[in-house]
Amino acid sequence: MTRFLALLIPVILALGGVAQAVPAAELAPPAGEVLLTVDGTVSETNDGDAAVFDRAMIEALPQQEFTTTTIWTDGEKTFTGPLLKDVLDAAGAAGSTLRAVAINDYGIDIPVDSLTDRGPIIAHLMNGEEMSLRDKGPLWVVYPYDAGSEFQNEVIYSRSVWQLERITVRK
Ligand SMILES: Nc1nc2c(c(=O)[nH]1)N[C@H]1C(S)=C(S)[C@@H](COP(=O)(O)O)O[C@H]1N2
Ligand SMILES: [Mo]
Repeated sequence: MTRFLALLIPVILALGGVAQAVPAAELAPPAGEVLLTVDGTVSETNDGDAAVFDRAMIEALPQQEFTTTTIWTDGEKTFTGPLLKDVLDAAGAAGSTLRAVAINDYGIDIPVDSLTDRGPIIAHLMNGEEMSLRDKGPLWVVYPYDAGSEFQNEVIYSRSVWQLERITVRK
């Protein structure tokens, strides 16, 4: 029996290693409250047909940070969060258009090819602090408005969804 276990343990460890190596690339189930649901044409699902993210999962993605004024806040603010395009990559999104929907049911279409390494980000921190619902949080689609005139127009403002709750990816 002892000898049998001694032989079996390395096999179990090896299999465990393989079993963990594959799901590592996939989206783990959320441990905390879900802040963002990405549904539609997504492949990295962790809740039915959707990819859902709690705060820790959003924090675990590569973070961007920039300081800018906005037309909705006073003075310069520093915003932190993952690029929207990186969130879509994490969800395995394959589509041409996003529908971004807020908790107050505000919704707007965002073309996927408009997303770049400059922005927008899904900000979860403003000046290093979590944003409350009345503070346009917990998640806010933010562009670096002060970085150029291409970020200072009604189209960009209309895509700056605060209280972001859901993104539906469409072909
Ligand atoms: N959650 C949420 N985000 C939103 C909106 C909204 O109604 N709800 N309006 C959008 C539009 S169309 C624009 S132009 C601006 C509106 O900002 P304002 O209401 O301060 O003019 O925010 C955008 N983000
Ligand atoms: Mo608007």
